[in-house]
Amino acid sequence: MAKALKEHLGGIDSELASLILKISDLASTISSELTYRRGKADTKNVFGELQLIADKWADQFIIDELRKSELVKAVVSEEQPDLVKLNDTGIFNITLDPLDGSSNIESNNLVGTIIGIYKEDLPTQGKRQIAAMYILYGPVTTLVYTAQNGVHEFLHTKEGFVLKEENITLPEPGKLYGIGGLRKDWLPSFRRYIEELELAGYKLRYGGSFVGDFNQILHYGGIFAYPALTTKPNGKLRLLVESNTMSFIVEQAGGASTNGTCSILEVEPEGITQRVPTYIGNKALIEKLEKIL
Ligand code: AHM
Ligand code: MG
Repeated sequence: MAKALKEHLGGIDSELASLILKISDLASTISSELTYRRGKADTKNVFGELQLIADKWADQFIIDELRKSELVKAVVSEEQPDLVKLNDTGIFNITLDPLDGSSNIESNNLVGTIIGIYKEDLPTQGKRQIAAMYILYGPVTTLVYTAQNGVHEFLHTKEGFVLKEENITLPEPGKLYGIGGLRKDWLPSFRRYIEELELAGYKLRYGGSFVGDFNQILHYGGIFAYPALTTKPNGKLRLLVESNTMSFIVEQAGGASTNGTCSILEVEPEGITQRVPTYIGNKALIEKLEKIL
């Protein structure tokens, strides 16, 4: 019998372990509820994006349950305009994208939940995270976490989450690339860089879900980007709730992240809604890209 998540968490701080376990329980519920929470909500989030019933439900569900857990002080969520205060006595601060890639729901493509865990008050730099995790609702539901103890992946089963792979590192040299935004809007230097990767045999795989697109880079190596665009110099992805969490995980897995000039984890946030050009993947690919940009 594969090791249960609870057992795996035995080696880390017990309150952090309780929080990760609590989030894994919520993910089990979200995974089964996605079948029923369908359709548009007719409201917009602070980024001006139309929300779906599933976005709003998952957001409220996670926030309510974290409040009940009494472990969490405050949450920054993609679906909330301001920091949400939960418990003054809470230990952790959380960044949350409750349902990332939710435009994939209609076509039954991948979606996920992204969570960054901090002790410091938010907003702060991504390198201040103490743990980071995501859940991928795919053909099977998986959970990936790091508590600065390597990157580990778990499979959702009837018995809960059980270990699939421990201490994951990005395969070298990597096989894939997945890039968001219209190619005509990429910066010329970035376009040339991708053309070179194509000539070197890297294959395009892009699904429009950061969690899904990043998860394949974690397993096959390569590069994911939602780059600076001529039309949107900061790209699309949100520094706090999306890019910092994945950057923390990729760096723990031996890879690297950059906003074009430095690690995304070094970026000093100016607010909770800031966007950041996001490039993450194998270290050698990111170093080469930084020189070109
Ligand atoms: P969301 O959290 O509102 O779904 O937005 C983020 C998503 C990411 O998952 C993905 O990388 C990107 O938006 C896809 O954007 P595009 O549709 O422009 O390819
Ligand atoms: Mg998102």
